[in-house]
Amino acid sequence: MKRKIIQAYKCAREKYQKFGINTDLVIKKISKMSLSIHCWQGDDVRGFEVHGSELSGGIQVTGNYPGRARNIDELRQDIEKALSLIPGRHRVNLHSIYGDFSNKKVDRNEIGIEHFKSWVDWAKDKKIGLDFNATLFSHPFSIDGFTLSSKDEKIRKFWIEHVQCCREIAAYFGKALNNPSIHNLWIPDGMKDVCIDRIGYRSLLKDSLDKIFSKKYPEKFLKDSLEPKLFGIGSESFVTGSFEFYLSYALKNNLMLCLDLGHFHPTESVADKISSLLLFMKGILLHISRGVRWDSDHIPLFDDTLKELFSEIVRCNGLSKTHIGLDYFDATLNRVGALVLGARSVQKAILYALLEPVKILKNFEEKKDYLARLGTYESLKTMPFSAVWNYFCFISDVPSDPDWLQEIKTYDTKILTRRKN
Ligand code: RNT
Ligand code: ZN
Repeated sequence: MKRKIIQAYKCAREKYQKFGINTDLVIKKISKMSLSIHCWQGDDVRGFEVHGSELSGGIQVTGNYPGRARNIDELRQDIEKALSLIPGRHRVNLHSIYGDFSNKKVDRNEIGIEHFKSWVDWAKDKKIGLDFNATLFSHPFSIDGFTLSSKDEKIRKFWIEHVQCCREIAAYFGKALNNPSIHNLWIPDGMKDVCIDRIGYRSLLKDSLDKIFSKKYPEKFLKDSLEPKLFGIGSESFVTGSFEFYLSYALKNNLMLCLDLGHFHPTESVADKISSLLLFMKGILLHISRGVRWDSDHIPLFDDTLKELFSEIVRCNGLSKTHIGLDYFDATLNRVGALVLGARSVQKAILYALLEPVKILKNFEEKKDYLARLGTYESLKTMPFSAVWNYFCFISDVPSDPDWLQEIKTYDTKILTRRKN
């Protein structure tokens, strides 16, 4: 097996060399890139609050596959298993509802670094970075559809305080782990039907953000990003935090924008946004998801959307300014396998992009030889990409496709099916 993988890789290396691509360097590069693996695929976005509420905010998890993580230890165990099957070293992305609350009721505006110390200890032990998200859904104060843009001052203040706590926690992650933590903010605010006072809600959101971001943290500890959305279930007609709103706010305040692949019109190309954003912003966060007809949060696959997205990033030389997070939740299948499958699909798209002979293609374009540009672009699809991918898995000490499935199956039988949810 080992000999076959190496042999196939050597052939592939030669073929890519003809296009001026050094596959050894490409593998070195991708080995150093980390994804931010989202913890919430492990338990269907439930979290560990003592008085946890039903999932709300217009996002939905469907399915009831057995074995979801029921507590912090199980979730960590599952994440560790997933990490062992994904090549490279990665980060973990937490939501505020995943704190270590030791069976005490702690409301969202009361959370602090003490509730996340055990995550930091765990991350230190695993030598990984942590990212963070405020949770402005699944709570009685988000039931009427508004949080940071609520016209009820008590509710708005509560959520401002929550996000303030969360940035503090993220900065603590960054400092304790000596690795900047990204705090991403998504809010569910919006309306099902015709909204008259759009500017009223948006000016409230602007005011809330001004209050939140008035506190500055060193960049080496904390990086902030804002996540827009086109619509959600129950917010079909109006979303306060729209693309234009957050783009403007982020540019004016030197923050990052988060592009979730499910948050745009289905025919809109997220790949096309990259070059514009990179010219003006200091960084981008990606939420890799796969929308099927709507923001359905399916597991990402190595499909054209992902290929185009990462090819654009590589063509723009934008990898160093791009942070890659996963964001999907599927409860119809093994959740640990879902993490592995999604992460590996993203890595394939990155690898595919790094293997593109950008210089050659650009040259054809500049000479207006459009047939050569298109023909070469097309011929790349039948290059021995899989040999490079398998070799990358091999030297990273993780199984290649589809061998990791067997490991998940064993984990399912030995660990997950024993959990009675
Ligand atoms: C919702 C956003 C948001 C959430 C997570 C749980 O549409 O994509 O990022 O999915 O924060
Ligand atoms: Zn998202």
